[in-house]
Amino acid sequence: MAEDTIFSRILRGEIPCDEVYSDEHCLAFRDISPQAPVHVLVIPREPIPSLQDVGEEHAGLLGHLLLVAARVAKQEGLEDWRTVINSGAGAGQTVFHLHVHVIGGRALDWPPG
Ligand code: DGP
Repeated sequence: MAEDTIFSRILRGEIPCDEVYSDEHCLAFRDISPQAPVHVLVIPREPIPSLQDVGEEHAGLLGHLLLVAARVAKQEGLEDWRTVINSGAGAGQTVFHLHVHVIGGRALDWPPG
């Protein structure tokens, strides 16, 4: 079973968040430490730790998370944006509840650090 994380606590309403979108499968809210003028996290309600842990059974949910990411980006007025899923500590993942970063509102360099 997945470990309880700060995002599970946000989903349960134990910790407040600045919500921008919600449905039966996911929640989107502003990152507490924004790296750009728009920085939103889209998380599944199912506590999947990482993209390292998904299987075929998650195909629909993963597609839904990306659709919501695009919806949120447009809702925030972005024309260009970046979606990031850090997968594993070595890739910068710090919260082990799968999340899609939606980042935009400034020029974004490539490659990332
Ligand atoms: P990552 O490094 O990919 O695991 O991103 C985790 C993000 O989660 C990081 O950008 C900061 C954000 N974050 C951590 N704790 C909280 C919190 O309590 N509330 C909100 N809104 N964001 C958080």
